[in-house]
This record gives sequence, C-alpha cells and structure tokens, in this order.
Amino acid sequence: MPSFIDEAIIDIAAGNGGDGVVSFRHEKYIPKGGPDGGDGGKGGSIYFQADANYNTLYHLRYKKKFAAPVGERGSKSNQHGKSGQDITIKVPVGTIIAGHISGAEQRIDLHTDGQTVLIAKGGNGGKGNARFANSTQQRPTKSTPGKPGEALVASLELKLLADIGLVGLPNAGKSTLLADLTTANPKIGSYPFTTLEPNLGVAHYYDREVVIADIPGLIDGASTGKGLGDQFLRHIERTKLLFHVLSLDPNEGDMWQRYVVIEKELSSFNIELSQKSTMVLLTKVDLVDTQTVEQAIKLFSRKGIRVIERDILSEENALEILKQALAIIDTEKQNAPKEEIAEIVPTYTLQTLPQRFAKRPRA
Ligand SMILES: Nc1nc2c(ncn2[C@@H]2O[C@H](COP(=O)(O)OP(=O)(O)OP(=O)(O)O)[C@@H](O)[C@H]2O)c(=O)[nH]1
Ligand SMILES: [Mg+2]
Repeated sequence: MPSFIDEAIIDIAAGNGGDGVVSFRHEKYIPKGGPDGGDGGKGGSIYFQADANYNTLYHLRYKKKFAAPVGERGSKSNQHGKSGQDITIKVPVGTIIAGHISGAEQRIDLHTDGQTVLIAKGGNGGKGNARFANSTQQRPTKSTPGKPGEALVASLELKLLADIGLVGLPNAGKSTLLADLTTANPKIGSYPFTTLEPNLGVAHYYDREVVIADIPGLIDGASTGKGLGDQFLRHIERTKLLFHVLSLDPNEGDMWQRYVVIEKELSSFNIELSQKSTMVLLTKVDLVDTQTVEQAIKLFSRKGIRVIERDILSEENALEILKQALAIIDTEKQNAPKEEIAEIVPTYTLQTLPQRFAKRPRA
C-alpha cells in the first residue's frame, strides 16, 4: 500500500568546543604573572523546530549536511572563546525524527507548531589554565581541550497530508495536471488506468506550497469495487479541496453524465467526501472550440459549482488555478474546528533515558 511519506536523511554535526589555553600575565614589573589562559567557547548546537509554514521536507532534499560552528579557543587575559552559533532546522509539523539522539536511539514526534528539540549538543569549551590555580599550584601549565560536539545521522519522516485531491474518470488528465502543476513526474498514458497507485506532488505558488494527490481513475460502480474501486479514496479524505478533473474531449461522451458518475461514486463512498469543497477542472480544452469551453463553464456556474479550465500551454492559467485553490484551502482551514491537541509529555524508558540523567556505575 503506497503511503504519502516524505523522507530525508541528513548528517548533523554540532560544533566542537574550543580549547582552553595556557597563558600567563605579562605585566611590567611583574616578572612571573599568574595564569590568565581563558576557557574555550561552546560549540554550536543543532535544533529541530516544527514550523506550520512548511508542508514538506522538500527544502532538505538538496541540503543534507548541517554543521554548527565550533567554539573559539580561549585567549590570554582570561578571555573566553566565542561560542559557536546554534542552528535551528525548520521542519513541518508532524515530522518524526529518528536517530541516536542524546545517547539513545530515539524517535521524536514534532507534533506542535513551534515545538523545538535539541538534536545535537555542541561540545563544551575546554578550561584555561587560570581555572587550575590553587594554593599549592600557582602557575599551572594545564588546560583542557574542548569537547567534541554530538554528531549523528538523523532520518526524517513526514506523513504528507495532501491539500488537494484529484478525482475523475480514467483518462481525464489527472496525472497530466499533477505533472503540470507540480514537480512530480507521474506516468501519463492515452489509455484508462494508467495510474495504479496514488502520486503526490508539491506545487509552488510564490512562497506557498500546495500538496496535490493524484489517485487512479474512478468508474461507475467504483464504490462497490469496480475498476480499481474506492480503495484509494481514503487517501484524499483529509484533503481540503477536490479537483474534479473533467475532460472536454467530445469522443469521451456526454460531459454532464460523466460529471454525475463521479459525484455519485464520491457520495456512495462517503457522504463527507461529496460535501467537500470541489472545483471542476476542465481539461483537454485544446480539443474543442472556445465556445464549447464557455458553455461548459456557464453550465457549472449556473448550478453554483466552481469551475475553471486548464489550458496546459498556459503558465498563467496554472497560477490562476493555484491562486483560486489556495483561497478555498485557506478559508477551509479557518473554518475548520480547532482540533484539540493533547499535551504530550515526553516519557523516558530505561532504554531511552538520556545519558545526562542516567546514573553511571562507579568505576
Ligand atoms: N489534448 C490533450 N490531451 C490531454 C490533456 N490532458 C491530458 N491529455 C492526454 O490524456 C491522456 C490521459 O492523461 P492522464 O493524465 O494519464 O489521465 P489520468 O486521468 O491520469 O488517467 P488514469 O490514470 O488512467 O486515471 C494522455 O494521453 C494525455 O496526454 C489536454 O489538456 N489536452
Ligand atoms: Mg493518471
């Protein structure tokens, strides 16, 4: 069963701590000054943060390595080295991060917008020799090196929720539309049932991302198992908007009848699905004259059904479709009842107990 999962594997390295240094005061008239070697700075740490502005892990597809800067070495006059800056990697809400984190294999679910977790701690800076002075040792020559930063390979997994679902008869042009609007590269064929498994694509409208799911074509009787049946409809149950993809090719028979077949199948499968916001997307407009397109648009408009044509040759038209779709999706999101998110308290088992809390046996 295909599932809409976006994945990324990234290398993460927190910064090493800077070394502490050995130095002695050089002042006029004080030939043997005391120790003044400063501590090293802390290495930068790396965090993950859930951010509702992201929908996919797309931005991590090409940047796979994150290394936080190291801490600087200490210097004389008790100057501490500068700490390396922390890095925060933003991911969509719902991302699950797995890896060897804080000394244990963990899976962390970033379920809430803004939730931040430390994934790799920067190394502490070493101590300068000034720290080692005491009553018996007034000119210590000892300093310690910075500690290494934590490093790991983190695998990220995100169950993608599509914003838009494409429904329609086989051969209507659903996969063509997905390929047109998104970066996906689905199989397209001049025969029914080209698509056998759902495809997912991400469309970009300026700085917005829209996730679109293309599913196999439905036929009369799909809800009772005909054709590929309704087995894929559940993939689009949680979308905010359906594009009912409807071909204007006159060789495919009466357009209105074809429209009704799909709407009937949707309501037989799940009445909520048929009540979802829907926009009819007219395809293959290049096969008919403009009058036919206008008539089709009028027909749906009169019935209060949202409708738009898709001209595969026009980039402007693609943007207009996405613009209208986003307006509907945003309204849907605003009107959706707020899901109550239970506060999830992290629980540690013996296996996942972070090292810093674990009692170590005395040597
Ligand atoms: N002339 C023309 N042909 C189109 C257009 N859109 C799609 N097609 C063609 O229609 C055929 C079916 O396209 P697909 O995108 O595979 O259709 P589908 O709805 O995904 O079909 P299934 O996966 O079988 O459900 C292909 O031969 C496409 O090239 C269009 O706007 N104009
Ligand atoms: Mg297809």
